[in-house]
Amino acid sequence: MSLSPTEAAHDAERSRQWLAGAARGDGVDRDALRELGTAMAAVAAAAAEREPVAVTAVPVGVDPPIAKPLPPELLRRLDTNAEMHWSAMAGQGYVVPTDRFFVRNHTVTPRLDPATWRLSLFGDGLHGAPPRTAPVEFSLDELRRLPAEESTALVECAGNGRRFFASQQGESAPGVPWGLGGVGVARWRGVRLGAVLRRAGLRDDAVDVMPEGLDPHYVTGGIDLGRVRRPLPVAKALDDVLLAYEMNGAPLPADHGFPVRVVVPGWIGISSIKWVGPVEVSTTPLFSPWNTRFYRLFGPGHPEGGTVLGAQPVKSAFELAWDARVPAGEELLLRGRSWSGTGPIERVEVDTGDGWRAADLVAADRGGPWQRWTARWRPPVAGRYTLRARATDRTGAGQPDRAEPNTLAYVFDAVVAHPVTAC
Ligand SMILES: Nc1nc2c(c(=O)[nH]1)N[C@H]1C(S)=C(S)[C@@H](COP(=O)(O)O)O[C@H]1N2
Ligand SMILES: [Mo]
Repeated sequence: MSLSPTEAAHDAERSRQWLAGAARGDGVDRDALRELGTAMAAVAAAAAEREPVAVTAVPVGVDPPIAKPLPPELLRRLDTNAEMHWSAMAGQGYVVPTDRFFVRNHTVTPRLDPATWRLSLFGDGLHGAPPRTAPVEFSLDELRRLPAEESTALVECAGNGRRFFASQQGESAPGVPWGLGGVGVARWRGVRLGAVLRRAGLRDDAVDVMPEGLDPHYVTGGIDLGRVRRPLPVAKALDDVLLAYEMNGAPLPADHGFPVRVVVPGWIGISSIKWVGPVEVSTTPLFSPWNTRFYRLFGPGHPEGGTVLGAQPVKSAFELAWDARVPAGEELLLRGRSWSGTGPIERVEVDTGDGWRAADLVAADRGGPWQRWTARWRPPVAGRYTLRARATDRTGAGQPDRAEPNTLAYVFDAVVAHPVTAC
């Protein structure tokens, strides 16, 4: 249990093991994964030829992929996913109301029965539980009887901002074409994963924990990759990871993981497994396609096996519609938020067309998972304007003018040029 809880440190070791073929496989045939890599490269090449399209076909007579309503003023549907419109945060408080919280589904939201649902821990990392034979189970009521904790945490999809690789930089951007709305902060309440692991008989020599979702298997490129799952080092699992059964003071909604989801503060969204059921606890390193094939940086400047996405980079968004209309000649209070996976936001600057100037930070947010800010602006005359915001976090990480491209189009951190019209 000497592993560092930072994802980059964990991955450096796991990458070596994976590439050396020394570690246990990830449940998927390696040749199949190699073929998948080729297929994904083809998708990337095809995407370079055209604008990303949102597929919206839903088979008739089948539950829609997302259970909650998707009012167009709050959410934009992207196939099985939905992104929040930043204009829907104007006038809101610190957290994102559940009705507009983004949804990222690899397949569809499963409708699970809380009466029969069980959290099921298994693996050689538990005392007296040989792999897959004697799981240690918890019902929802049993979890609710354990000491509860609350955490205000940010969940962001690693592909958030992806569409700007294409629209601002003219680069290939395969995958869900998120604008900046694949992010949200909520108040999560539940039980610490660490407390549950200890009750289940965690061994001192356990190294990895892998929660799996009960949504349908993820099939891509004709290959069944099994349940959505992603390993965590035990050190992170014992640190601040929550098994959440409430979101913003209400039972977790179907789309966000009902009855129970994992919340991994500071790590990319895919770590926060929804609809968790099985949890493998292992004394040997665990792998899944979600840390070997996806959520890695591939392309020029990256090693053959790619580089894991560690924390999310710095981003900033205006709480304004894209192409918003604002009154010319009147003073406006521009509002927005900035966030970073590597540390709290220290400074935000805004450019309305005549150079960068400091924005005012909302004092109450200092040190939290995201930072609200405001800036006054009087559009001098009617016409088109471009608004820009950029932030710097406590580590000094900021936002460049251009994001570094990578094959799967993750980590978009560049300043976004937000068009508005004064009239
Ligand atoms: N079981 C399961 N868990 C999952 C996913 C999924 O498709 N299935 N998507 C992941 C991804 S990629 C993200 S970004 C977050 C999104 O959480 P949300 O839908 O509650 O916003 O859930 C993660 N957990
Ligand atoms: Mo994601």
